[in-house]
Amino acid sequence: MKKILVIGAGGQIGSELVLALRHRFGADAVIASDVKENCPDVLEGGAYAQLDILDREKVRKYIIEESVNEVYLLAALLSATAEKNPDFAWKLNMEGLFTILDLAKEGYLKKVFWPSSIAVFGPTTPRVNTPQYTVMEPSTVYGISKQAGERWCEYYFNKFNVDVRSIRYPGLISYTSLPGGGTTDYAVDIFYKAKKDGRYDCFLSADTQLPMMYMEDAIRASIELMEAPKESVKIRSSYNLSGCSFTPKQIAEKINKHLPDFKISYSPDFRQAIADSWPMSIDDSHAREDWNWKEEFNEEKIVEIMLNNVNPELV
Ligand code: NAD
Ligand code: AKB
Repeated sequence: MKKILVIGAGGQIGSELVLALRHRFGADAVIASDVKENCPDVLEGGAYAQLDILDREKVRKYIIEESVNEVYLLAALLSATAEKNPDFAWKLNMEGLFTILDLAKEGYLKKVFWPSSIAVFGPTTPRVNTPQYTVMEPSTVYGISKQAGERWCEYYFNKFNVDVRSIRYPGLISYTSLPGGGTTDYAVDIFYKAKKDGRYDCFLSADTQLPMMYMEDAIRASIELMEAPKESVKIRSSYNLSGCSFTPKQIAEKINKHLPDFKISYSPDFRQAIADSWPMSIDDSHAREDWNWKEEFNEEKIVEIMLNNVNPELV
């Protein structure tokens, strides 16, 4: 029987992933966990465990005693927050991964999902249609931790046959939970501010193009990859995945079609340098070939859904 533990379930991805997993495999099959003491309201339809991924012994005991056999490991510091606290970001992003990979190596876990990011690429990477295999010299703490994580995932697969699967998510756009400190967060913030104030001061410049994806596509991709036959998962570092790509100016123009009085201004901060080191668009042909990935949401759909659903009271 499947027994899934989602670690870092209270964040932007986890709060939607847990619901999708419960919908697919049943509420009893999915335990949400986070370092947060209380179960977030949205996850109350099933089991919740307060777990700090840095408490290796407690996490090991819990997984073994509860007969958990699949883990989605989401707990991490994202790019902007990581730059402000590099030591802790490295610790959190790496130690948690080893705890889970080791449990899989010892046979307690059948499958592991660990997300990587477009942050694994850097200023020397080709930025347009960035290929799966290319120069990777990340210049952020976050990107370095994700690249190292990818290498370790592949190593554990090759040496110990650990069934670990991973996606290099682009910036994810959703309205259920606020984003947790990334460089792509503007593409969520803009919808809240558009509805609340009719204006938005963007921390990236007008023409900064980045790869993005609607959360429902990202969740579906993650579950599809985890459910794909083992032999079709040919990449054990992490798969490039593409949804759409746009600039702040372009998304503002799309918002203007719904809210003609909306105004955007630009005050780039330290996140501009991070964005400038990342790809503008992604070639995800390996994901398409290996496990039939195809996105469903384009910019127009995303803008419409976000404007209809964000709750401006949250910001
Ligand atoms: P988030 O910041 O919204 O959520 C992370 C969650 O982890 C939070 O609920 C936090 O409380 C929890 N957490 C933090 N420290 C913990 C600890 N010590 N033990 C247990 N839980 C802890 O992040 P997210 O956007 O949901 O991202 C999840 C994963 O996906 C991360 O690995 C991130 O790097 C990756 N990712 C996200 C995006 C994106 O756009 N959201 C893009 C690429 C990759
Ligand atoms: C971030 O901006 O840090 C994340 C990511 C793309 O990994 N959204």
